[in-house]
Amino acid sequence: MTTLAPSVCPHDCTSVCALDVEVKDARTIGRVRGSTRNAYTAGVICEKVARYAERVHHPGRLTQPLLRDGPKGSGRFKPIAWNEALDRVAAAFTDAAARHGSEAVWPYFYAGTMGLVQRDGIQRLRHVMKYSRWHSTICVALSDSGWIAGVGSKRGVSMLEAAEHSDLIVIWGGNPVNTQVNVMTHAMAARKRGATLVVVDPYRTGTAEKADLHLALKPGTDGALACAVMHVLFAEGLADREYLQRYSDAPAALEAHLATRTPQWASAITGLPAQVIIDFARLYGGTKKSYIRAHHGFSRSRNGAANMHAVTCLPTVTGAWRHRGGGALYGNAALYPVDKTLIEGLDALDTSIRELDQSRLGPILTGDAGALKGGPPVTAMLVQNTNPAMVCPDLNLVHRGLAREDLFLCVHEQFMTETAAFADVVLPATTFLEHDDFYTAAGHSVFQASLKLIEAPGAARENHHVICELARRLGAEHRGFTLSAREIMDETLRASGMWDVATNVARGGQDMALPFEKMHFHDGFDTADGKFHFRGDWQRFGGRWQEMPVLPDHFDVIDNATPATPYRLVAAPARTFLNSTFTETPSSLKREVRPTVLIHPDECAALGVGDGDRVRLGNARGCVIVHVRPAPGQQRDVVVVEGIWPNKHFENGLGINALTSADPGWPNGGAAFHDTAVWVKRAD
Ligand SMILES: Nc1nc2c(c(=O)[nH]1)N[C@H]1C(S)=C(S)[C@@H](COP(=O)(O)OP(=O)(O)OC[C@H]3O[C@@H](n4cnc5c(=O)[nH]c(N)nc54)[C@H](O)[C@@H]3O)O[C@H]1N2
Ligand SMILES: Nc1nc2c(c(=O)[nH]1)N[C@H]1C(S)=C(S)[C@@H](COP(=O)(O)OP(=O)(O)OC[C@H]3O[C@@H](n4cnc5c(=O)[nH]c(N)nc54)[C@H](O)[C@@H]3O)O[C@H]1N2
Ligand code: SF4
Ligand SMILES: [Mo]
Repeated sequence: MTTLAPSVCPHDCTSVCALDVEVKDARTIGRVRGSTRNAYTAGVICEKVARYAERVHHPGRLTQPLLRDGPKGSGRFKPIAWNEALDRVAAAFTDAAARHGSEAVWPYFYAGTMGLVQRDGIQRLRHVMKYSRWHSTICVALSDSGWIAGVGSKRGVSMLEAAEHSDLIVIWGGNPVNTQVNVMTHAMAARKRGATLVVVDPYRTGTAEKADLHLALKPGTDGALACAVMHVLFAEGLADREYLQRYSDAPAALEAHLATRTPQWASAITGLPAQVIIDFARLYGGTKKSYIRAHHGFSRSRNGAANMHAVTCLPTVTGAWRHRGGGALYGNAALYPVDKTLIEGLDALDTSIRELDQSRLGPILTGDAGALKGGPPVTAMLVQNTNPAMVCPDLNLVHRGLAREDLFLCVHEQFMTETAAFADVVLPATTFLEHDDFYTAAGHSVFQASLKLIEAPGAARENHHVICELARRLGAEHRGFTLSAREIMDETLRASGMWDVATNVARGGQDMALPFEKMHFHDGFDTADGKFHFRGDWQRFGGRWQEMPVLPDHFDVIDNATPATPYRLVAAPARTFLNSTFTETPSSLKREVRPTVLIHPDECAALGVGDGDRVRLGNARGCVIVHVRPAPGQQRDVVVVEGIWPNKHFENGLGINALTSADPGWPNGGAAFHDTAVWVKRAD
């Protein structure tokens, strides 16, 4: 008999939707629906998770441990028992540490599941064993530092409030039609009420198509746009000087600095007509109930943190934060008081151990001394919840590194991903429907726990199991290795002063939202002096903070177009893939069709190519072949490829990240996926 059971979407998406799952029997699910118990999800989820049965019951699910039975990367494996597999991994880690020291082992993970226990337990093993530390840079490093530099912490005004009260919503540097459907639900509700919708994005996305105004700027130039908007706000009396005096650090210095950041100045940088910038500034400054939904997309440039910070300055200049429906949101991580000591083994953290940059996997594995911080080579890795052979920048280096015969690689996965194909040992993993975990949400404020609903296929085991079993074999001692996932959840919640798991599930999640005045920073921002900082707090992030502009500006460190590489590439997310996930489900593959480049029609004419033609995109790092689709609504020197397609879908065997760079963004790292100069040529 089919029952309906509550769950939570674990995928790497700020919506963290509350789900209702049809459970058909102990091993089988049917349809997945958005639940109405969470006001943000409000019954709406994306199409790919609605069809989750296609993924969880996919014939490609891994069901048993595998041992490499051919050359590295050949994808040839033979089944082995769990005990033997874990013994081999532990022996390889012990051997690597004996030869080169514990830093030669580098556990490597990301957010394929956002569950705190299953995702972050690997940190406990790392810290206890003194393996190389983790500098997490592939996603939020640039956007986090940019937001925190001014606001002081990662939280903002609720999108639900915006849906009800805002007069103007600006979706800045994101494409929620593809990447977080519920931003769209709530933005469209506001629009229906009469609010104006503005989208700032280099190309005409599905989101931009819904907007009243689309600002199609050049990638990496949002700082210039924000500065010119602020120039107009000050010049035309649209700044709230009383608010600025009370709530910001340096309003006079900012105003003086912006005197030369005119719309004409920004026009030359952004490629937007000066009048469009002026009109947008008047629209934004003309209402106090303006709301900016700041996304990650526009932060994925070398100067992305500076651009994010510049955008966060706007509601402070107009004083929009004061008003219901006014302000901005990027993420809400700071709302959740979760004590992560037990999960991550923070009591065992040793900061003298070197920290390696996640996004610089290619340089690290190919022996770049700077990337290795002068330490030993990395010779053993455990990978959980990520597929770097597709998603990391500079794939030529990544693949060369993963193919090293002296690198021992264990990949714990749900599918035989392109990373798993390089492994020595592959371990089969559970999905969120097959284990317990709990989740914070960036896009809303409800903390949600979710329990196992069905049995795992074959011998698949949860991440927590693998971490505890390796710890036992390696002699790693920590309380966290002795408890079940559910016990860790309850103990963590007790230590954090939050509801226990049973209560959380029964009540459909715990809302951690603060009262209106606090959500709007009426009692001050989360900085040391309680003020919003126009002089960004770059120092707190370390790295190259001294090279950053002190006040918001166009920070010109991007991979600018040159005569040899005259186009700027945006490698944006696809709608029915989620990073590297769902690239295995038939309905997603059917919808996305094939790797495609969007090129302005005039530029197609200049290149002599038309719809469906093959072109080469390339630069010093690599070259890919893709099919053309003419696309008005972007500048002539911008090209866009949506989706992190598996490498096997490309004629040359490497995907779009063969072109992107592993250079760290400012101030202290962050992958610059949308900051790439390329050439484009007709293929033959
Ligand atoms: N379907 C789907 N959903 C996803 C993902 C996915 O791959 N597919 N990925 C998930 C993950 S890991 C994350 S972090 C979130 C990210 O989700 P969001 O935070 O919402 O950001 P994105 O939608 O990735 O932003 C991409 C958009 O940014 C634009 N952009 C790129 N460079 C610039 C720039 O310099 N300036 C401006 N103004 N815009 C720019 C691109 O053109 C593109 O339209 O989405 C998650 N959800
Ligand atoms: N060109 C380009 N490249 C990008 C981006 C872009 O916009 N453009 N976006 C970047 C961003 S923002 C991100 S976050 C990265 C993300 O890239 P990835 O980290 O690869 O992202 P996911 O697809 O979320 O998850 C990867 C894997 O986690 C596995 N997984 C899920 N749950 C579990 C589990 O419980 N246990 C185990 N062991 N495995 C599990 C899934 O099967 C999947 O293969 O990609 C980055 N790469
Ligand atoms: S929108 Fe995001 S959180 Fe919601 S179901 Fe889809 S992937 Fe999951
Ligand atoms: Mo991400």
